[in-house]
Amino acid sequence: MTQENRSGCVDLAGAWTLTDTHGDFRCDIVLPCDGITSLHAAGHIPNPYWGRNEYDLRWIGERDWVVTRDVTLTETDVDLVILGIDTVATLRWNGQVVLQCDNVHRSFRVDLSDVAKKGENKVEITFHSPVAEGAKRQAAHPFPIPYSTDNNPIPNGNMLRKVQCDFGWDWNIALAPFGVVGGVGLEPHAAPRVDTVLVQQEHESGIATVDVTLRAAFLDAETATVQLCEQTTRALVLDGKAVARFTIKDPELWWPNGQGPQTLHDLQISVGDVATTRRIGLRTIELITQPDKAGASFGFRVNGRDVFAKGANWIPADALHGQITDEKTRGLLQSAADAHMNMIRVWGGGRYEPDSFYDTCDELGLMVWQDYMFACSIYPSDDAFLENVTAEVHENTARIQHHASLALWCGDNELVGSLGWFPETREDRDRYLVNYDRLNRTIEMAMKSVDPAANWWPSSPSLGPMDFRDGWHVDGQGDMHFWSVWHEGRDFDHYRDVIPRFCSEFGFQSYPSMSAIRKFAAPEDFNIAAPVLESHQKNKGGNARIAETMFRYFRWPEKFEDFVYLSQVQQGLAIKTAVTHWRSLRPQCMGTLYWQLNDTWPVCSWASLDHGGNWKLLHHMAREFYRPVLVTAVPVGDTIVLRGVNDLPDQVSVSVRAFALAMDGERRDLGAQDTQIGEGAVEFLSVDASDLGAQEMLMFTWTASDGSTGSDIHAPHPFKHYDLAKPDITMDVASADGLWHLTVTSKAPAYFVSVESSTPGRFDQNAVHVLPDAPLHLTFAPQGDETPEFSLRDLHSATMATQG
Ligand code: BMA
Repeated sequence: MTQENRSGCVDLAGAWTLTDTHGDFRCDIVLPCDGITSLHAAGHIPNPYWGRNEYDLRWIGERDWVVTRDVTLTETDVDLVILGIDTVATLRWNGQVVLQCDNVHRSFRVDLSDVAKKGENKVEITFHSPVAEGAKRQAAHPFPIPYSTDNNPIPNGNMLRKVQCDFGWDWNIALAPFGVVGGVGLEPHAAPRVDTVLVQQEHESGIATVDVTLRAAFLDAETATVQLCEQTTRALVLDGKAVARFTIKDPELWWPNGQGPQTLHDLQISVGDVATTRRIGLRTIELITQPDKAGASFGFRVNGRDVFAKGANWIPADALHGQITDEKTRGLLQSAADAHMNMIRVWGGGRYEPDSFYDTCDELGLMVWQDYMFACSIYPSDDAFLENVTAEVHENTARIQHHASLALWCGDNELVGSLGWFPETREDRDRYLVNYDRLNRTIEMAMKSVDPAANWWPSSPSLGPMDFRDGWHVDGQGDMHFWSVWHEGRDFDHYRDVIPRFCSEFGFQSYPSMSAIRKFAAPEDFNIAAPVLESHQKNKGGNARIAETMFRYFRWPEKFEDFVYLSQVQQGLAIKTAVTHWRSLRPQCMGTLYWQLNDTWPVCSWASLDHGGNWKLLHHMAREFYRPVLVTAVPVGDTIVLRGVNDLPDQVSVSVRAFALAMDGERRDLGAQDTQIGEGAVEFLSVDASDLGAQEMLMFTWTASDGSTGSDIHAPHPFKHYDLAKPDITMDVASADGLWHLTVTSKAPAYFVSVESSTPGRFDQNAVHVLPDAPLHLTFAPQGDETPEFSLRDLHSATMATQG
């Protein structure tokens, strides 16, 4: 299970039997797994993600389910250890109740010595319907605890410590699954073990002081040996606790992606016969919130260096836990790092991720903003609920805190805002604010009791401790969730009307790629208003918002595939507008985490990666707009200003040239400038908007002293304004060294040229502008052996082709 050198352990992962209490179903379930995945694998139910099957499967969450197996024992003095159980469950050993639990975010250890017997034993876990349990607890609560009806078609999920998006979300299927979601096994009772290892570090004048505190059970008066960086320290375990200190001169530091190496060190602990290891990084991460003229700063300082946080929000890797593998999760995180991200926010409506997730973040240099698991609803604050939460916070804080990547603990997602969302809370804000603060304070105190030095932020968004104002529209301090462009239907330019100190959420939806759509819809449903397509859009009015935005910026695409493509282009443009502008405001803004990195199933959403990990066009565009050295165009009044930013540790010198680009590809020089860029954004030249003809766009290119080069195009008018010339694109395809090499040439400027493959794999770039004198060279790394067919789209082919 979690520790090495354990003798007498029995792993209970593997085949169990799954039945429902109505007696209608019986099949195998290979734990750890969720029941819905197992029912589908056994052929009892259709694929939940296909078509509108979701609605025919909601009954699953309304039933009680049971998993059983027999266990043959030679020893009876044993503990049952379960690392995750979803969620309200009763566990019986040989018919006797040994555990009743109701928190998926905790692990449980049960002494079985009174009930276990030598030979055959029967173990049985009953999963009580979360729908029924939620309703029961809501009815029993002395006053209403409202939940987000917009997000949750299955009610009362907020009454349970279950993954909140299991009850549906504005991007998730609503199935309220059940199951065992962590390891399960037996360990000898009272066997010595190390329970927690806490790491604190301080750095001063090139010396790192690392304090290691371990808590052990059944190991008193033993000597603990702790090794780090070739140093060995011994400490006595007293009252179950031992403390070891290391002083490391000139430590090899851990850095976020793009800032330096991700050096990690093994912290090896042995006490008696017990050994355990944690991999740590030597670094400091400070949250800097200092009052200033605009309000107060919000940013991360790593090893003394201010680092602009570039990243996205993480939701669970799949709606069904049994579909998640470490390998798939790693692929998603790798894609984040490949797009120059250095921070991931683990959003509060999902789960505390497994150790392997944080290991991967350590390795890839992805700092983790970790929410506690509360989102968008009101929660109870009675003693039993808070006791459960306290145990959850203790356990997860202690499990995760040593990771190099862990940057921040945040109390919740949008609970302050939710105080204004419900009639009950609006009518009696006093009651619900106190109710909220009891929960929030409990989380804070529980966290600090484990890790007093950790960075804490009360909520996201938040304007700061004890400030309960609107973090969606106030931009001078705190972290901001800026949703006006999507949820309020404002135009993309509105991103430029705010100066967030740190924008931890903002997003724009698109359709998933055709390869993902084919996972849930047949060709006869390829229509944006088809019920199957609408059922894979969970945000009320989402499809209309996509269509209305397209109408605002583009000529109308006639074919479904072109609509899907264009929805991804406009999603990319929206997020690019926000990120490039906010990066250009550094240091007033010190972070952008767009909503959202990944999808839990194939669905229309704000994600930049399709379910399964394929890169949507936004992700390709993110790889560009998150580049360390970037030049961007920002309209300011009647001018267009070119601004440069540099995230590298050292200053760079950058040369920029600007042109007016005509529809036929002709370029007119508009000037050039060389500038040094250090930590703050700088302004290069600015161009009068009137210097551009009605059918000209601004093009700019740059070269930087770090060896990077780039170019981009700024269209001062919506793209629908331009009479794009027919580019007559040709594409040559060749294969060599396991890669496909594509050369795309065009006779006139071709915008957002994108290639799709009929088989899975990854393009090195996509959504690129191609000019007549600069053919585009793309590579495609296939995932399998099948020969791909490539199809190509650009703005002209998608919106103007019928005009010849
Ligand atoms: C944010 C998130 C989620 C939601 C998203 C899109 O505020 O916190 O609740 O999915 O908005 O609406």
